[in-house]
Amino acid sequence: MLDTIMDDYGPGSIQVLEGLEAVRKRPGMYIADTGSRGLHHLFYEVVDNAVDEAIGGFCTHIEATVHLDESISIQDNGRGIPTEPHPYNGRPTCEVVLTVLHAGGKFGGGAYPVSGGLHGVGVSVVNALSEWLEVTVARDGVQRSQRFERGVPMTDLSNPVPADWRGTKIHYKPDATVFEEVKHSLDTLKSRLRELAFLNPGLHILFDDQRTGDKKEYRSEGGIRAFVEYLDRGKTPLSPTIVLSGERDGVAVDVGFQYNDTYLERIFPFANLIHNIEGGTHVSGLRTAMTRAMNEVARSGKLLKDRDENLSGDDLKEGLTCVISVKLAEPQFEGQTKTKLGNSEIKGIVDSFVYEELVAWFEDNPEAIRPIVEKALKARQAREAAKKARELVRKGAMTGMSLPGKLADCSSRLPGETELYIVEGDSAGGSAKQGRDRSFQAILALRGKILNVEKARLDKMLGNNEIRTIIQALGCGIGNEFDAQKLRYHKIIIMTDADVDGAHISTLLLTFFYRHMPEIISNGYLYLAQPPLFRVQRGKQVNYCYTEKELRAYVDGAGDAKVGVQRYKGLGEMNPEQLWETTMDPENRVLKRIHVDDDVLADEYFDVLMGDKVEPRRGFITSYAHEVKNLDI
Ligand code: 28F
Repeated sequence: MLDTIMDDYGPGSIQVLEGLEAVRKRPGMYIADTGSRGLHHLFYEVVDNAVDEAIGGFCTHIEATVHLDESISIQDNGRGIPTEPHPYNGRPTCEVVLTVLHAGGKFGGGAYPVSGGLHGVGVSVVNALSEWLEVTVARDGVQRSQRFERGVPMTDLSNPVPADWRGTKIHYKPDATVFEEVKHSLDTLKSRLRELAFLNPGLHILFDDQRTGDKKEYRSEGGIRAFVEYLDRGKTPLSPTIVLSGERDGVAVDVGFQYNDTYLERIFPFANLIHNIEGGTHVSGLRTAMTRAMNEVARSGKLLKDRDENLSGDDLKEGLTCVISVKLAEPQFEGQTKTKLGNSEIKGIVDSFVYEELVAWFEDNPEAIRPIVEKALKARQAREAAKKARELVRKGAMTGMSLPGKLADCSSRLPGETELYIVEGDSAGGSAKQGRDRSFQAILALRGKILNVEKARLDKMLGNNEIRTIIQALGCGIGNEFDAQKLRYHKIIIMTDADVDGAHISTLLLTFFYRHMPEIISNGYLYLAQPPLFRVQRGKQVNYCYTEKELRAYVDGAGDAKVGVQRYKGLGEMNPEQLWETTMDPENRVLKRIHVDDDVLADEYFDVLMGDKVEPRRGFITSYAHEVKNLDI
């Protein structure tokens, strides 16, 4: 990331200068990881540089292409990276930018509206971690290009040839010897581009995935308002979309929110266009301000009587969809993923700005407060009911009757080494109980229907036997009382039939964990078991195939020999030994760890999966079952 757009650059601008060997030696210091997240990081970095050029007002169009070989090209119509010899070493500036760590520089002063921070590792990091990278710069009617391999220049910057365009193009191929995963996720790329289009009204972003033929154009004139309305599409709004935009103490603040008729709160925070999945000080300021403003407006409108208690932040959460974007000079990012905004001054700035603007907004729109307060009051009632229900669950947990009858516990009590299999159906549960290693594997067989928690409040949810049983078995409480420290197992493995119904049940369970125990997912404790689809036999030799493709390969490989194929319709058809051998034995089994990289995306998946439209859901779940590892959920 080039932290600041400068009209003028010169000696002294570049502060920290290092070679790229360090990046290749320890990539994890510069990008999230060398898995799928890190891979997408490269893309964000290059796109963000183009967006910087757009924020500076120098560029209007960005094109991103995924090529068949998983290389990526990104082009803008900005000023083009300068090519003059750079004072640092007399090499062309664009070569310096691509080969010297942090050559983007951090320049104090100047205006705030710059991206930076997390993605701001510099395009040289992308270069270092690419098998090859080609840069083409077009300025003043001529273009020049240069090629690098693993960060090392393979050519000099070419001689100028006439060009009928202006800007910068970077084409790179992530280095497969660095990344465990070099396949780009279409959805992750699209979701970032869409987000950038909403956050930069007017910017044209073209996307072309040559692997799938997918072509998209992202462009929004509506900005943050359109973003909120996009997030709430298909939902019933309870309030107009409220947008508050302005600047305070050198910080640009844009907030958009709306209430809908669901029970979920969704806040999408950004600082300098970086998505802060862990929130931060802007979110704290926002919450305080909204609660204070809404209470004040509700009281002066007599929707809250003198004897009524104030609405709490929790009461006001239900059904809220909100985007907040701040731009500040020197963002600090903290937390596990380095995406949590840490600047302490931002809390007060956002708080006072949002409070004042919101109170003023309601003065012009006095009717808008009523449905919000009514909803919050209902939420409060439900929360009180949920508290009672939760206490019942907890009392159960304290009377020694705590562990549900359906749980076949393991003997170890060390969460770090124990596993809980959540299994659908009694017969599969029976096989799992017999087949397991009881020293560290516990089995919970679910029988009844699992509630769709996407649509239910906590109180109703706790009325569901299966959900209660799961909470009791996990031992970590729920809602405000959730305590990950008390979790009794550090591997929670969902094991269902490999068919549509099984996929549906695992999706319901995933939704439950995602919505109500997200820490379990962020800690990496949640897994999907992968039972085989087929048992194949040639002579006396038995094998298992986990996909149709594997089966085909096996049958093709068998030549003329006769192959017996048994298709498993459900876990229940496997005897305990088979279930152990194929799905539960840590030596042989395949587990898919569930992780959430992107909340907008995850939210969309759960929307599709759990929404009201049954038909698209069915189709989606089937493919979902096979592709969960690629979905980044
Ligand atoms: C495909 C991704 O990276 N676009 C970029 C520019 C424009 C300038 C610039 C970039 C100079 C000294 C850093 C041009 N003219 N798209 C991109 N467009 N970088 S990256 O300058 C880099 C600085 O150190 C640019 C005048 N000033 C800046």
